[in-house]
Amino acid sequence: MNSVHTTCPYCGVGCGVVAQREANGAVSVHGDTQHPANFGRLCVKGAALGETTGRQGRLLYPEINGERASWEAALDEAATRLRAIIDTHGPQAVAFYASGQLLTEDYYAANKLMKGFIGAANIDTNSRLCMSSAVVGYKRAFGADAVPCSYEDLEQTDLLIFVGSNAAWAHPVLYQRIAAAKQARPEMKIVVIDPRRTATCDIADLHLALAPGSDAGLFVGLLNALAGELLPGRFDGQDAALAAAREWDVARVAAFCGLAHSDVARFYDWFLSMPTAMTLYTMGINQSSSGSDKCNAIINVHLASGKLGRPGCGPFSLTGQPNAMGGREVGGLANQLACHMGFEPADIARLGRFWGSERIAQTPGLMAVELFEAIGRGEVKAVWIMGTNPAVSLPDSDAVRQSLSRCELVMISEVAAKTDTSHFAHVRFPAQGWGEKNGTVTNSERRISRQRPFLPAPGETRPDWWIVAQMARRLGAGEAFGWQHPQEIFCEHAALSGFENDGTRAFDISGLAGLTREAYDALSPVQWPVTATMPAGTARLLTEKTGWRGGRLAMVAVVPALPQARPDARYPFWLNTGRIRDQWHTMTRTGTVARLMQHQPLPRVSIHPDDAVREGVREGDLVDVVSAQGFMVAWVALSEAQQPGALFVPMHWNAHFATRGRVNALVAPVCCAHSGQPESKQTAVRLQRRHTHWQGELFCRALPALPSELLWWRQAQHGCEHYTLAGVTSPQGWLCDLATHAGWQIQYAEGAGAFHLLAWRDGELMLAFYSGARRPEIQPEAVATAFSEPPACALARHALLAGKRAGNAPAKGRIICSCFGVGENAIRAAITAGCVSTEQLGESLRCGTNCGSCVPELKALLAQAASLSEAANQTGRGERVALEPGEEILPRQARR
Ligand SMILES: Nc1nc2c(c(=O)[nH]1)N[C@H]1C(S)=C(S)[C@@H](COP(=O)(O)OP(=O)(O)OC[C@H]3O[C@@H](n4cnc5c(=O)[nH]c(N)nc54)[C@H](O)[C@@H]3O)O[C@H]1N2
Ligand SMILES: Nc1nc2c(c(=O)[nH]1)N[C@H]1C(S)=C(S)[C@@H](COP(=O)(O)OP(=O)(O)OC[C@H]3O[C@@H](n4cnc5c(=O)[nH]c(N)nc54)[C@H](O)[C@@H]3O)O[C@H]1N2
Ligand code: SF4
Ligand SMILES: [Mo]
Repeated sequence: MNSVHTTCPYCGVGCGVVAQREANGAVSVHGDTQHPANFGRLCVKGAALGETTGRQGRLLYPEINGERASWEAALDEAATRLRAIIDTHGPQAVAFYASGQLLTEDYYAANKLMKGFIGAANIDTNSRLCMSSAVVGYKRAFGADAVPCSYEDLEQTDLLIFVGSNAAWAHPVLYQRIAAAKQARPEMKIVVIDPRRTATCDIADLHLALAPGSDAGLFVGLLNALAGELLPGRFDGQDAALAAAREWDVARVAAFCGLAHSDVARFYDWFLSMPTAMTLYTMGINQSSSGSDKCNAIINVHLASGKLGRPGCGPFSLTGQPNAMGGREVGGLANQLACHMGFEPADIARLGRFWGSERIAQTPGLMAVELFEAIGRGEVKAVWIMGTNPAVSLPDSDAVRQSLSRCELVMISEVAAKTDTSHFAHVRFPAQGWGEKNGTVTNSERRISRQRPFLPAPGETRPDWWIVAQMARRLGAGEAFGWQHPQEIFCEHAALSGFENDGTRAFDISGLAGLTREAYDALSPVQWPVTATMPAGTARLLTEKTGWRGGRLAMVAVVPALPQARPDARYPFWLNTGRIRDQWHTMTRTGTVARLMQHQPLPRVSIHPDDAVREGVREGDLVDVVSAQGFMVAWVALSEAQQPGALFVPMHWNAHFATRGRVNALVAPVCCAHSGQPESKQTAVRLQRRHTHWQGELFCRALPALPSELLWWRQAQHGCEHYTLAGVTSPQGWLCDLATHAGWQIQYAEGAGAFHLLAWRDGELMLAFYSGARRPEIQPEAVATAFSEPPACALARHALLAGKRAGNAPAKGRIICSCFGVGENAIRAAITAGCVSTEQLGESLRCGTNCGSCVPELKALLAQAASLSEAANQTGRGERVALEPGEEILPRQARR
């Protein structure tokens, strides 16, 4: 079978992937060495892509009210009901909610239908939660949503600043590229600005653990420090921006941000003295009630210092989703029209001419948070959700659920059979997923790459654009949606980008408008603009002096504002939310892969050890995290990386993976006034200990009905179902009843608060259960294996009852390296045996040698061991015996 060059469907790095379907149906992937985004590297999520394909968990057929239906029936039903709502209540009563997971062609089609033919601008996207502040920032500064930089700039810069970005986990391949550049040029300085000490800090020369939400103060102060370098009148808005910054000297900044005076001064000194600098910013900046101003505070200092439009310079907003940028190009946000056009009369008229429609939306539509509020009030009566899971990812998600449950018509286009959002849908359209669908995506550096199909589409799944086009036909707009292939959509989009453009709109890919199907299929990754004058694309979008529309670059006056959320006596903690290394968003794809579940299998609330003492909670306790909005249940994890008073919870868990694991139940729907982006990074909360009498692990072939009082967490596992459970009433009763009812033989052990049970049918393991006052220390992989390879002897069965493998195979502990399944225990053992570097650990255990995402954690374990042994030496206890040169206690290659 031939291999296919395609693009990873996860983050905005946009790595090239070579995928191959083996004769047995298995899918193998590796990094595309030719792709300029990754040159062959993949992170663990990308490397596990082959494990996410297949039919399991997929939505395969259209459904009406939960019943399988034909495409004809489902489309007719949806169109008839949509038409009726539009006829009765007008086009503003319907909305689409789309996603940066869609391909550009899908996105273009959805935007065209809503804004061009239904005639309202009520199409918004999950990019509202993600990039919208960055878009406002660029537009205000450059007159266009124009990301000025390229990845290659990262390798050429003298000073690289990560602000509100945990790139080591969220943009791993890019981070590895930066780490390699730093290794090659150690004089390159790296600054991380984040209230938490994250894995990204691993390569930092300076970590500024500022107070939550205080970044604007830091950058406004930097502008003040730069003021002397600026010639008067260089930029629009310059005087006002400088005036707003005037009072912000280092002392005031240090107090505002809760930082040491010397650290702020050092950061400013580096920025002023280094010839080049880049600022990489993501959700710690964008997801803020003053996110747009924070973006401009960053851009201002690049303008003021001239660190823009040159190699190794620029304010670089990293995009999150695989096609967040594509969505911005097609106009997927409710306050834009297509191809970087706005709602100026000339733009509306131009679009009407190009699309041949007299029904172009005249005014901006509802932004994500407003949109779901309008659904809740009954003003919007129909919503079509494509490729996003708002019941999990929007703030105040309990209210979002209520809105959806009241909505007259909810339609979804999905790849997963069951999601929190699809639960509310009346009509479900099965979409083609990665490996099946065909089109383009654009990454953070404006690089357009092809996603190419290499798998047959399962069931009756269809491309997202096709579903939209079918709907358009039924709404009477068929002619404008008559495409037969995504290449036709792409060429139309490319032509529109150049239509009456004349250099007025930054986004111009008219150079690709004439692609034949063959050329489209063969398209190499290329950075826009792509025009007649720049046929091979454009690496750097702005020069030092000119922006778009005649050199108008602007500064924005920023008055640093603190978050709207404010801890108080009732809710004393700051709650921060974000990503973990191996999960993607609402887990519909990564949550099914055992390998990706091992690193952090449970929703944890990270807390500083001092706070834990004050709150009377210990590692592994269960707590309710409570805000004025709602609550969730999480496992306590002590972490020195947290600053006192601040907690962190991942955004990923939801009703399909946990009881009350959804952090957005807590987050208030407070948004930036300019961008509409919610303040997802700051919420005031309190902790409440949850009293359970036991915690346990359940392994089974199929999940039995659980008593309703139990708390459960689903973990992906090979060959069986695996649930972590916790409860109050003893589990013995229902488990024994269950087994007796099913006619299984049981074997159990109890004592000292522990209860273990195995249930068998004809020598086959049906269920294994382990509980204690705390989560029992068992070997999950050993138990899971017993479902396919039942233990052969009494000794092995005995070991299984203890939750272990027979013999002396040690428990793996927490899995650190997901690529090779290397656990914490083996790593600690190797360190004890003499490994002193990540390279040595890699040689000995292979950990960290593939994607590299776990290297920061390996370093942390090494550092921890080193500081422990140092402390032991200082107190004279536990003295380490110095090894003689040549003395070997590990496999030879591990010690040089
Ligand atoms: N593994 C993984 N990778 C992903 C994704 C995923 O789901 N999983 N999703 C992708 C998407 S869509 C996106 S948008 C990106 C997001 O990528 P990132 O923005 O890097 O990820 P987050 O974890 O959301 O948040 C980044 C950091 O912001 C910090 N932060 C919180 N509050 C503040 C603050 O007030 N100031 C500053 N300076 N920092 C603060 C947090 O502590 C956190 O470390 O990741 C992409 N990559
Ligand atoms: N508290 C908090 N909340 C946050 C964030 C945070 O940091 N903190 N981050 C925000 C950010 S930056 C983002 S981007 C959002 C992400 O939030 P969501 O967009 O809600 O998350 P996903 O899980 O990516 O949802 C994508 C859905 O589309 C489906 N899907 C995948 N591929 C396709 C396809 O090709 N076609 C179709 N039709 N469907 C497909 C998936 O199964 C899944 O259900 O969350 C936001 N919410
Ligand atoms: S860094 Fe990882 S998730 Fe992001 S595109 Fe590359 S392989 Fe995919
Ligand atoms: Mo995102």
